[in-house]
Amino acid sequence: MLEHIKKSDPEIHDALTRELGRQRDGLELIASENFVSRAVMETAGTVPTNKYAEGYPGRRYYGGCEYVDVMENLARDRAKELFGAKYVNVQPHSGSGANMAVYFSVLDPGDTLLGMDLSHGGHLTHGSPVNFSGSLYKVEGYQVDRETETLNYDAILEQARELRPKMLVTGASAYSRIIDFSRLREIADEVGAYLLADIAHIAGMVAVGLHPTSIPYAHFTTTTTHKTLRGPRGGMIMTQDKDLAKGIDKAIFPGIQGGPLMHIIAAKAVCFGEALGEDFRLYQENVLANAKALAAGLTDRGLRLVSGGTDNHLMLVDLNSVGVTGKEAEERLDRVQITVNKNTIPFETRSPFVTSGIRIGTPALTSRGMGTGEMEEVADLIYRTVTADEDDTSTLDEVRRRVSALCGAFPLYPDME
Ligand code: DSN
Repeated sequence: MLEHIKKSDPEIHDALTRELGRQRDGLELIASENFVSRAVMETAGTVPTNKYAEGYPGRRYYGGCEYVDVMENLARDRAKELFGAKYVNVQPHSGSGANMAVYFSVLDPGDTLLGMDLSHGGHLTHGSPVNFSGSLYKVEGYQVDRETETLNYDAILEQARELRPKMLVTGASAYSRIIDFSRLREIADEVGAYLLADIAHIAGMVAVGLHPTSIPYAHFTTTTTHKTLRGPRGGMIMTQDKDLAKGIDKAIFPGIQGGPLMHIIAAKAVCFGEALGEDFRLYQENVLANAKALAAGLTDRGLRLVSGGTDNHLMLVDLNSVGVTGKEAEERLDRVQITVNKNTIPFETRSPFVTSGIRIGTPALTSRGMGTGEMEEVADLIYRTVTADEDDTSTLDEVRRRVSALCGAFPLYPDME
């Protein structure tokens, strides 16, 4: 499949081949990653990469847009059907860009924004001081409850009453429980704020009704398309309000983007088409069942999970329970080809470069076809690796063998070279 690259650029060909090998031969447990279908991947490498199409279908600033218009219209229509949304913009290059466009459409610099603290599971673009959201706006973060490690909506309401934010942001990159969007809309209404729901992590479950939807409650819903949705890397914005939709369209183009990535928009359309099919619901059910099984397997072995478990595709392991840091665990797991990311846990005492936790998710292994039986094995492999002594090479060798056996039994892109 890569014969042209092989001829013209052997160095990139070599790196691509090795990356395919890494993805095939390891257990991918990064909660925000997934494996796209061959159809999505093929579409992402097609001729619209050559095309400029600034503007929107039927209103472009370039000629020759008749076929890319078909692609963008299909992406928009399928996204609307999938999420029950009235207005959709499929042009954001990323989730960060989608959030930026929402803010630019209704906020002025210096306006007040209340979002979930990054160290409690939020996202950089929800008001982190090191992100544009934290430098352009006056931000405050809400946190999870110290006892339950879950969202405390009464506390968020109290904080919102004090701060009177113009934008309340919900959604998370490391929160394993159901989010009550309807309650958050009540809070937003009480203080006169817009509600933005960033459903990037849970979009696949929201699409099939396995997580409550944000669409009727949030003024704006943003998502990435490459996590549980299993599409190409990119972003998307949805709303039920015509005027807000106009503002979003302007904020994306000409506000913060020029030409849309039409090959990626075509791949988004393919992804949404797949997500509208019967198999996608079953896939999301399996992601959830696998997360429950993996969480039980880790807990049974004595690892503590933040909030005690999971309702979605991910879990946060508090490694204080076994005296290892997140950095050590991530490095050790890398050595046996199990990929996770170190992650802060609520009320973290270590730096973000060290952390006390790791974040684990099941979307990618579920895409390979693994089920709850395999999750029991994965839990054992993780436990044995993070609790092994540094110089215990025999345990790590045994784990490597078992990882290899599991990957061999669930081949990834078997006919790809
Ligand atoms: N960086 C993503 C994640 O890993 O969750 C969020 O955008």
